[in-house]
Amino acid sequence: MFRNKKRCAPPRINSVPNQRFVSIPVHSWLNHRVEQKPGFKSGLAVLVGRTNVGKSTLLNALVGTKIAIVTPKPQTTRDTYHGIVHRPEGQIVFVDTPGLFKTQPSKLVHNLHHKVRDALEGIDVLVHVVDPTRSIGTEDQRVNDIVDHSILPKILVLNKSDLPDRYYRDSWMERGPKYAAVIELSALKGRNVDLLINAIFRHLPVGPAQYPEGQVTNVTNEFWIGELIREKLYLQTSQEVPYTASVHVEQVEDRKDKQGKPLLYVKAAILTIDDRHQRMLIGQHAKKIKEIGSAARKELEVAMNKKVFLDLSVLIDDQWMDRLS
Ligand SMILES: Nc1nc2c(ncn2[C@@H]2O[C@H](COP(=O)(O)OP(=O)(O)OP(=O)(O)O)[C@@H](O)[C@H]2O)c(=O)[nH]1
Ligand SMILES: [Mg+2]
Repeated sequence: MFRNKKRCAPPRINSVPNQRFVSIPVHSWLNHRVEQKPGFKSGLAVLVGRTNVGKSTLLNALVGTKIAIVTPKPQTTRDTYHGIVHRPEGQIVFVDTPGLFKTQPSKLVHNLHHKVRDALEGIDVLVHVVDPTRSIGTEDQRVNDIVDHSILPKILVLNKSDLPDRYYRDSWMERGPKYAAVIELSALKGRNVDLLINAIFRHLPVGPAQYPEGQVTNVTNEFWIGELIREKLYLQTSQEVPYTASVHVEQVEDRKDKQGKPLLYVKAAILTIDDRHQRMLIGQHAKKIKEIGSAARKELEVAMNKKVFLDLSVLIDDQWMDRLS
C-alpha cells in the first residue's frame, strides 16, 4: 500500500511541556446499559458550523478533557467523534463534526461534507456554533440551510465571547427566534459552557445512558494518538501541506526502557500524496519530521504519564483520501 519508505528516528527530548491533561480510556461500550434513576435523560447533540468556529474546542471544554484536536487552520477535524458529558440528571453524547467550508471541490472536501450529513442522523439536539468575529459568508449560509431544514430542537452558540471585536453578534442574534435558545460562551476560556449543557438537557428524552459512567469518548487510543500527530503536523507545516497528509498508526505497544521503566512504543506513518510533499514533510536533514515527532511525543508523554518512543515515518499513499469516506 505504501511506497518510498523513508524513516527517521525520533529525537530524544527530556522536557515535558505545560500541556493540559489528556487521558483517553480504551473502550468496549456501545450497547452498555446501567441502572439509572427515574427521569434520567440521555441523548445525542451534534455540533455543526463552518470550519474554525471552535466546535472541537467546545467539545473539549464540555467534556473537560482533550478529545478533539484543535488548530488555527481550517479543516482540522476529519471525523465525527463523541465526547460524553455525565451529570446526575443524565448523559449527553456530543458529536463533533468536520466544519463546512468553501474551497475547490476535492475528494477530501466531498468526503468531509458527507460525514457531516451522516452525523445528523439519530440526533436529538442540533447545536449550531458560530464565530461572531467573522463576517457571515457562504459557508455560514450552507450551515444555516441545514439548520433551517432540520426539525430538531436547535441551539445557537455564539462562541469566542472572550474576544472584543464581535462585530457580527447582532446579525446572528437576528436569527435567534429560529432557535430554542441562544447562548454566548467562550469555549477557549470554558466560560458559560454549563449554560449549553443545561439548555440541551431541556430537550433530551428520558432514557438509559449510552456509555458507562466515566467514559469520555468513543475514540480508541490508536486513533487519538494519530490525531495528536496530525495536530502537530498542522501546526508545523503550511499552505497545502496539511491537506495532503494523513496519519496511520501501525503499532502501539507497552514496553520497558533500559532501566525497566514503562515505555509506550508507537509506530506511525504520515501518509502523503507524492514525492514532493514527502520531501517537504521530512524537511532538510529530517528537521520537519523531527519537529512534528518531538511535539507529538512530548504531549503523549504527559497524556500517558510515561515515556514514549515514537517511530515516525513519511510514506506516499495517494489513496488515503478515498479511505476517509
Ligand atoms: N479566542 C477564542 N478562540 C477560540 C475559541 N474557541 C476556539 N478558538 C480558536 O479557534 C480556532 C479553531 O478552533 P477549532 O476548535 O479547531 O475549530 P473547529 O470549528 O473545530 O474547526 P474545524 O475542525 O476546522 O471545523 C483555534 O485556534 C481555537 O483556539 C474561543 O472561545 N475564543
Ligand atoms: Mg474541529
